[in-house]
Amino acid sequence: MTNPDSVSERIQQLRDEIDRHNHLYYVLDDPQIPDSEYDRLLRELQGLEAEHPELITPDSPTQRVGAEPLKAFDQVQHRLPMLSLDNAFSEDEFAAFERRVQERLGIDGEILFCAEPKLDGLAVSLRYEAGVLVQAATRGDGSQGEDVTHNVRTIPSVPLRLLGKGWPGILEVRGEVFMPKAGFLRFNETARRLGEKEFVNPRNAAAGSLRQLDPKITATRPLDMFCYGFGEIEGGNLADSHSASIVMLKQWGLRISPELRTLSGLKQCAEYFEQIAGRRDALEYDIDGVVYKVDRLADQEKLGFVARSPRWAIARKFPAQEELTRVESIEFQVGRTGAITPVARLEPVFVGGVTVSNATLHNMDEVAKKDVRVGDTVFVRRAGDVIPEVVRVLPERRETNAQPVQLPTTCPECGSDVIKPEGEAVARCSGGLYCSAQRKEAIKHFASRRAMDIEGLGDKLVEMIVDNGMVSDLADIYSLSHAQIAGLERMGDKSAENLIQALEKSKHTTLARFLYALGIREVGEVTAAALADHFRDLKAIMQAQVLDFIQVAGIKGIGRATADAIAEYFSENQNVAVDGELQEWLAGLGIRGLNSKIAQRIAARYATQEEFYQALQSDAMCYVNRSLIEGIGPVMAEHIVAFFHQTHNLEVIQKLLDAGIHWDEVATPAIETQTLAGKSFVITGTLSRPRSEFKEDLQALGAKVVGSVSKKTDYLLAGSDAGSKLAKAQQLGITILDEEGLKQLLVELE
Ligand code: 5U1
Repeated sequence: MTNPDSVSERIQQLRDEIDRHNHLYYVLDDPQIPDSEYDRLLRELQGLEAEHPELITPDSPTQRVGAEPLKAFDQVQHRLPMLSLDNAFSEDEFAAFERRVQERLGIDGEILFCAEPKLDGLAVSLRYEAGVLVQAATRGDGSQGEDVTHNVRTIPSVPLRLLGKGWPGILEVRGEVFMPKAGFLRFNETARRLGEKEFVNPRNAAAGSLRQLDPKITATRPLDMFCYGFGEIEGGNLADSHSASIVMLKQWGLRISPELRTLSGLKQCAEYFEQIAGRRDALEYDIDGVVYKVDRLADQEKLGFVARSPRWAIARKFPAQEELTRVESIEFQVGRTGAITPVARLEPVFVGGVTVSNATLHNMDEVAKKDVRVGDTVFVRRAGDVIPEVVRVLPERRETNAQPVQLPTTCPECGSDVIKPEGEAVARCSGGLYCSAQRKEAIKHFASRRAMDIEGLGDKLVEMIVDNGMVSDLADIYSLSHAQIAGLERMGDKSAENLIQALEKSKHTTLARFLYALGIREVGEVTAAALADHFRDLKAIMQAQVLDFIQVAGIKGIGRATADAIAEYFSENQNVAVDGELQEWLAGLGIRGLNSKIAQRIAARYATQEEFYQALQSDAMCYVNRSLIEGIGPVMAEHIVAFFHQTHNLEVIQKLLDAGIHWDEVATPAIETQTLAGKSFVITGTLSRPRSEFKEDLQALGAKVVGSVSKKTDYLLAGSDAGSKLAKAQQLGITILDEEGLKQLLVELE
């Protein structure tokens, strides 16, 4: 392609094509070509631009990351101020806002609002001139912000050129840059691994990422942007309503909130608020309320603004999720497996709609990292239904004599020694079921719905029977008499009778449930089911050794690359005779990865030259450490084996079996009778019931439910707000089902 016209035509074609696929992928969540195809287009464009640098333009998709880091941020004067929002903290305050709007507009009836969640990110203004992104600025003080163009250009969902037609010659768009929760967790995980600074929350992560002088760093951060408003508009018009204008932004390639709705009157606004609040935790990004805007632009103009806030918009905020309070004491709780968890007792504080007086400190490493001490003023966070946690300390408010917290040397419940193995974060009570705290937790777990499902044996009752010395191990619950139970506080004949019946009913269970109920460390429901499926028999599991779970072979330190290098050397130098000691000889051959330590291990394993050559032929040197049962790695295998080696556990199991616990033989999966046998499912998004319930149902029909989408996935069950998994499934052409689709599939397969 030497003709300059055809080169520039091809470059333009490629840019259009790449922009279109970027938009499909990042804005519409609807990728239509595989990554490999996208990469091919990008590489072709990069190649042509490298040959013809004179044809490179700043809006080319190859130019997202600028070359040089900045020295400092320039200031940007906003042509129209970037407004902030007034807040309403209750339905009454929102109603008062609506009344004010009605009065000012002289309207009696309901007002039409455009509503969407309020993202907890960073407000940014984008300026497009002739459809090309020329500037991006932070809000700053509303009049003047910082020029972050170089960083915003790296956000894949922000178009460098607008798509379609009809955009005003000058279009300023306002919106929120944010870091999705999953990206934030991934980022922090990597930072932790590398010993680098972690961010406290996704908002700080987004702000910190945008304030990088080097756009190459920002480009590695998973940022996104939803657009929700306008600044200067010239040389063109928007629609008559806010909602329709925002939809135009979507047509021009900008990302808008998928939750955007128009609502009429207080009732619909309140319902929307409740609906979003209920889904808050399931959304892929942090939000802190709902924004309502009068939808008619002519009405917005009439209402105008006061100070820096428009009279036509309000943010109804969720109750605060982070508050300041004081640590009154730090205590240690003992869990089911003896894990000792430090807990901060707090001066009660209202956070996220509830009063919080305890917050977990997770473990001693966490206490040391956050340096939490008694008397400290701390930020407490409550996110959804998660246990409240101490986020950080305000060191400037620390009392001078505050002492660091020490791990107790003995269990606060039973006085047994506390053990904290080197390198492990968790300290444990060594008392086992002698420790009443562990006994209580073990029984609560055993009785829980997903384990033995003993209806009526709730936490309070378990505490009473343990505190009254009525059970010394799990199995004793099956020996409780009617009189013993009826004699307990707030228990009568009827409830005792019900509990006895529930205990009786629970005796017929499944091997998987029984294994889960035993509370073996690290063995959750899925592992218990995998164990039952693999071994089919309790005795076999009890007698299993680590090598029944894990295949270990070869020589530690010899990975695939070294094994291949050794094999390659000997295939090129066939049957060379060993010269001198095997170890020294091997180490001296100069094979990549084969150092003297590895050579020593090889020599220790193979006594003769012949054995060594045989191992080479069979590729037996390459180290393998493979799970034979899905999800069970070496650590878990050791926990399982150790559990069944403890005499006490064996005695309890025998007592439970003697009490009559039984299950039907684990059948060989009757593939042909199970509707979904052999089918692999991934579940994503918000469904009408918890995902775990769908998972159970699908598994009961023989399906395998896995966590991530791959070529092997047969179906993706997708609820609302499905994100990257949906995108990937679409990309791979996997069948996507909603709940209705799943029902139909089951009818068809029946
Ligand atoms: N979702 C949304 N967030 N937010 C923030 N809309 C919205 N509108 C805002 C702000 C500051 O201001 C409008 C006045 C454009």
